[in-house]
Amino acid sequence: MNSIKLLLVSVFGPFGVRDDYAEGNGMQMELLNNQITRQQGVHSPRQSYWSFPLYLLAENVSVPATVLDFPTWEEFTRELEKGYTHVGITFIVPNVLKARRMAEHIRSKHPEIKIILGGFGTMVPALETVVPHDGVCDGEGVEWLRRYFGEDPSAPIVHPAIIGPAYEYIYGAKTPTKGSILLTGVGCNNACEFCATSFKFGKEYVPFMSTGAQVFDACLKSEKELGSRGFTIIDENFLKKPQRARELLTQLEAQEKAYVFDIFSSAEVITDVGIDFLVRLGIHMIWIGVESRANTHAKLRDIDIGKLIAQLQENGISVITSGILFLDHHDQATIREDIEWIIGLGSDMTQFMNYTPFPCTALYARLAGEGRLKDIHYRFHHGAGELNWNHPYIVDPKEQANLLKEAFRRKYEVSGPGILNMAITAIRGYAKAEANRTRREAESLVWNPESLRYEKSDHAADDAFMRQRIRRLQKIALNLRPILLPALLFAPNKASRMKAWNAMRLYGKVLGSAGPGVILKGLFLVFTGFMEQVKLWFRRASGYEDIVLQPPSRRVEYRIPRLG
Ligand code: B12
Ligand code: SF4
Repeated sequence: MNSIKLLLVSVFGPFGVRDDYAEGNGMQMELLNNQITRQQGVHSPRQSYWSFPLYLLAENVSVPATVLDFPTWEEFTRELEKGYTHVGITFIVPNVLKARRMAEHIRSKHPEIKIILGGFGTMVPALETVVPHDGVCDGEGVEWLRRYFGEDPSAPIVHPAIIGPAYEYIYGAKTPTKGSILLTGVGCNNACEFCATSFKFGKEYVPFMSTGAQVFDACLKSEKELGSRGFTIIDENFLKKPQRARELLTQLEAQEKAYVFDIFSSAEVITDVGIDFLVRLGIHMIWIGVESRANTHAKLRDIDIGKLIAQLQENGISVITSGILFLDHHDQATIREDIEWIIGLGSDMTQFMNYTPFPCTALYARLAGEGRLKDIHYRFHHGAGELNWNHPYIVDPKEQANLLKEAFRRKYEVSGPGILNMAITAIRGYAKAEANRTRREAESLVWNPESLRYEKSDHAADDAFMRQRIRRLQKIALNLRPILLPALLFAPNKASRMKAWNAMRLYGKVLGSAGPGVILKGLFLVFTGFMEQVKLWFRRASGYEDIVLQPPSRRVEYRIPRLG
């Protein structure tokens, strides 16, 4: 096995540009602008995420490996000239034609190279007839790849230090990307009918880190290597293992590290652990699937979701809700009622997504059984355009695409820019945390890690960890303060302008008047935001919805022997 040389690669760019291989709208390589703050124009933060599984896989096999992330076609084909024995391609269903072009090129120009496929794209039925390959990993990849190369599949998993976004712009201004990614596990055992991530991993949760100490060590590694103190945890339901989260808090307190975390969570788990715990742990943003008012999924039963969201925000935790459009019961009226209901929950931001049956989910099987799957190519299965199944009431593909766009527009008009909402949540959370801490100290309430509550104690002491955490909350609010000026000046309507104005007053009340630094930064963002706005006007005048940005490509070598 000594001569093995592995290339791990994502599909080639450009992304979000309609061509022979993939779609444009809905396929941009950006989370916010593509799926969350769509339609928010200059207010939409722009950031693109690296292809995380590649780094995790490369770090956890012993063979020499190279990661090539977001290559252009030319970069990919040039890289193949460097003498690889194996190429592993990660792809998702709507990128299947890109994977096919890459695999066919390898077969014709480098027939000696073995092709391995992995990622959500492997759900494509009869994959062998679509993308030529020699090996396919249908589920968890670290164990699979280790077995493939004859290594110990149960060796401990080494977590890579992965910087989060490949780039980040706010109001057109480039900002440093310091946040890191934590991959704590894949899959989920809730098995909601439509959920690709649950079915892909056999309706099971597969942890990469079982203890809080492991999560903490991964944070520490990222802080040392990348300077990160904020982490996005890619895990469908991080809190579903409450013991791991409790241990993480114990570590943070013991090591005096006030890291902050963005997580995905189902509502029932949030109510189980309680908001005081989340604030103490440093949860900065939570993504909650609310799906629809007529929700039948177990995860939302008996929970007043609007109240829960408001409580989280009051305590400085920004909330992204995700809603599903085109459920079976939706007609032209009820779909709009649902959109209004989701917007009415008042989250900072919302992701709207079409109900999309991906092969291997229970939804796909049901609709196939009912003869309702449409024969449209997988490249269109991205959840942001025409439905890939026959909806009982809303059948016009144009109307389907427009309803989704309209939902984002409504969210923007009603709630204002997401970034403004985050700034408001941040300052409210800071003020409340500080007031709560002062009150608790006066009332001799101390944190009980067993009950996850603050309780009366005879030996009340200064809560040094919470003081440190509150300084961090203050810093987050301070960092966001300069966006208030462009949020005010570019506001889409009167309600948004008032919201931005009131936010400025709140910041003034809590932190004092804005100093020259904040004003200068705000003016700079107004300038860069205006330049961005002009570009957007031109772009829209040419018939496009938005400016599409491309992530840079990146090449990282692992264990490649060096000469000399
Ligand atoms: C981060 C992310 C993104 C990033 C992109 C990152 C990138 N560089 O591609 C952003 C936000 C830009 C994005 C965009 C989109 N995404 Co996305 N995204 C995710 C997310 C949240 C996490 C993926 C991840 O890194 N997971 C962690 C890693 C460790 O897990 P993993 O990818 O499954 O990898 C494991 C195995 O699959 C396997 N494996 C993976 N690759 C390989 C390769 C080899 C060789 C081997 C052996 C094994 C292997 O090993 C890994 C370890 O076990 C997932 C949802 C989720 N929770 O997984 C959706 C998800 C992958 N996205 C999805 C979709 C549909 C999209 C979009 C079309 C928008 C949309 N409608 O959601 C766009 C498309 C953009 C484009 N042009 O490609 C779907 C894919 C569905 C499908 N069946 O194909 C998912 C599953 C969300 C969902 N539930 O619907 N996305
Ligand atoms: S709770 Fe979320 S991640 Fe789990 S199965 Fe349901 S939709 Fe998927």
